[in-house]
Amino acid sequence: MSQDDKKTAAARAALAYVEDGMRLGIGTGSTAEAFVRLLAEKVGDGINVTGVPTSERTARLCVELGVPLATLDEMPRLDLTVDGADEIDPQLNLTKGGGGALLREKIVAHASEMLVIIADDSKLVPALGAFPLPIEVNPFGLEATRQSIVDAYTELGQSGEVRLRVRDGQPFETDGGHLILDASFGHISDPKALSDALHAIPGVVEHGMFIGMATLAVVAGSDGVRTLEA
Ligand code: ABF
Repeated sequence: MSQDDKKTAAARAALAYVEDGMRLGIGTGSTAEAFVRLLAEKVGDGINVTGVPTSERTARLCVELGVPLATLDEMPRLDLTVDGADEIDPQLNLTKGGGGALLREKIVAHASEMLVIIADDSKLVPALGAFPLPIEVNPFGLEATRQSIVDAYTELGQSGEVRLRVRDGQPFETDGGHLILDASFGHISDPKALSDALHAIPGVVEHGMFIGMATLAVVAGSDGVRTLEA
């Protein structure tokens, strides 16, 4: 089974949580896009749902495929968000933001009663940190913020590096007009302590650790789809 097949299998299994009339948060990334394509088929079959997209990219796909959308201001409370992840630990803490949409993803997830994560089994990890942690930052004072992030890790006993995300030779800009710093410090021994330290830095808008937010994860491997609960 290819990785794409696994992503589609996880996305298909997550459709079981979608009920008529639901207000849905709709994630970003290739697994979330597989979900949007399957959701669009259900919309075509007559299910009535309204989605809030977590990125402009997802919004464009939803419009193209005819999935009805609203803004989070129009629909500030959501029943369910379905989104992907870069890492999932055994407690269902997540690393997200490889696709650059972590801030909107976190705002939408926080507004949702349930967060269902869809992924192939390559995303399961014993502990977060092998994937560089995406940190969304304000462009003002970028270098000062970068150094404060290094200091925060150092105080937690970790060494590594923080790199500005670049795409096509230019700093990658998020939908919110911010930048992304990717922090490579290996295994995160205390996600909560790191989260608190990063939130204390004024230039940090948000980081990509989603701690205690996922309701469940639907994970596809060669042997089928498993549902993991925190
Ligand atoms: C979003 O897309 C993320 O938060 C994560 O960074 C990424 C996962 O992408 P994919 O599904 O393409 O692996 O869900």
